[in-house]
Formats: sequence, C-alpha cells, structure tokens
Amino acid sequence: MRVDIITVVPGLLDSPFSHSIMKRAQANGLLDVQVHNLRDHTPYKQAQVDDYQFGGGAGMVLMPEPLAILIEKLQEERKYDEVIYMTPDGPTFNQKTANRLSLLGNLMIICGHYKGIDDRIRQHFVTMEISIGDYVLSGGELAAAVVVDAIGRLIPGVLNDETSALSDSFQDNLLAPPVYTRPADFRGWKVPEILLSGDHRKVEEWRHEESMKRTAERRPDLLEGNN
Ligand code: 6GU
Repeated sequence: MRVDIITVVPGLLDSPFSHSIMKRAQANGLLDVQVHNLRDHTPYKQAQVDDYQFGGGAGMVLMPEPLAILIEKLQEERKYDEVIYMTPDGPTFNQKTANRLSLLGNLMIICGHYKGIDDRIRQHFVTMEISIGDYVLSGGELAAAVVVDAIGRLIPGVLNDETSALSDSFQDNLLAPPVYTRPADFRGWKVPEILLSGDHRKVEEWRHEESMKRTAERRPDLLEGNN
C-alpha cells in the first residue's frame, strides 16, 4: 500500500512510521508512506500556504491553490482509491473502516491545520473524511498517524502471526480478553489456572467468556450492535 500525506508540519510525521510494526512493514515493501510538505508546492511568495478567512473571524485557512497543485501532481503519478481529509467534523474512524482501507492500494491523506482547508478542496478533490474522535487536535497529522498505523498493521503480511489481528479488540465487536505472561505467580497474584492447563479448547472457551464479560461491563454498546 502506498500512502501520500500532505501536511504543513511534516516534522510531526517523522517518527510515527519509523518504529516497530510500521517500520517493518515499510522495510518489507508492504507499506510506503511518503510525506509531502505543502510549502514546497505553493506558487505564492514566502512559501505562503494559508490566509485569512473570507467573512472574517479568527484563524487561518489553507488556500486552495497549493493543495490543488500538489493533489493533481500526485494524481498524475498514480490513481488514488481514496483522497482522505482528516477533520474533526468527519465520520468517526473505527475498525470497520480500517479493515476496508487496508485492502486498498493507494491512499492520499490531507492534513488540515489552523481552521482547516478551503471548502472547495473538500468539494472537488476529497472522496472521504475521517475524524478520530470527538475532540479537537491542532492539526490532522497525529490523527493521520493513528489512521495509517491502524490500517498498516492490517495489510496482509505485516503482522508476524497472521491471526493476531483477528483476535484484536473490535474485530468481532468484542473487546479482547485479558492476557498474562510469566511468572505464573507474581507476588502471590496468580494467573487463571485454565491458561496453564494446556487444554486449548477450554482456553478458547474461557477467552470468549472473558471477552463477553469485559464487553458487557465496559462497552455494552458493542453488544447491542450500535457500532
Ligand atoms: Cl482528523 N483532525 C483534527 N484537527 N482534530 C481531530 C481529528 C482530526 N479527529 C479528531 N479531532
């Protein structure tokens, strides 16, 4: 999967894809994340990319021209399955959306800053909008990192143990069960006996029950199928 991210703060995206699973996905050629600095593509002097909003009011807006120039330059190089705008007023991101996007080939992600981007870019280029929750971040970059991480780990071949994404919380609208590792007795706090039994069928039954219990306690909305 190829992901092109447009931002005015590229430094915010230096690290998120340089470690752990995202690093390995890129090293293995399964994921290619390219970050583009909008300022490198503006036709305006002093690398201007934003301006005051028409009608007045506080806060700058990313101008349409630099965005259109960069978007069209990228679109000349490849066809994008989605042109995504990160915005708190978009539909909330969830595992179902992550699953769908993980099967696509080329994604473009536009990060807004300040008050956002000129609405004409949303109307004429953007095919999909994403929010990561009901709170406001100072820009779309951290949200884009969240989305690319959630999608990237789902790309076939990225995780070592292919089944491990299947047992994630939310994959079946259930939260994951508790997990334990050595020692079996830590300060007198014991691991549930069944996990030490070696009876895989019993273990799976136990895990399923714990998932149900956890979900009922913490996220009853998931059991009601409201997500
Ligand atoms: Cl995608 N962008 C910004 N700026 N704030 C957010 C968000 C996105 N999702 C939640 N809050």
